[in-house]
Amino acid sequence: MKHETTYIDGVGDAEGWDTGINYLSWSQKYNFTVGDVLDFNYVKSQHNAYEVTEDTYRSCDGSKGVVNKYESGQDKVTLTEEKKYWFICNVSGHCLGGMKVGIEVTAAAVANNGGAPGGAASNPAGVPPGDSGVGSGLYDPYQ
Ligand SMILES: [Cu+2]
Repeated sequence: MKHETTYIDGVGDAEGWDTGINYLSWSQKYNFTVGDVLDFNYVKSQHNAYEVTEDTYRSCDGSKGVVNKYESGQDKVTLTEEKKYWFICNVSGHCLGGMKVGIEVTAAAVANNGGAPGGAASNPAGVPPGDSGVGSGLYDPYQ
């Protein structure tokens, strides 16, 4: 019911999508859930962001296994499925140089774990000992 979108400010944070960044350590800082948006920021035409298969992620061979191509330089990619996403830069040599990231997306969090709503849920049938049952049944406060 409650659906929140988390905007990830630039893949790799301040440095954006570029060579020479450890995206593994970046991705491990987050728990990605369905509805999150990855924001690839880079200089258009100097890089790109291809969503690829795991095989292509590992081989860096972007001649096959490309699922989606993002090339605008301001690519917002909504993670719509509960799966592993794999992205590489398909500019020659960049993926092999580490410009690649794997993102594991889990189901959207169920907004229900912080603080059970008081005693109401924990004691649904609970008639508080003593006066409550008696009071509501027999005592008329408006009398
Ligand atoms: Cu690149």
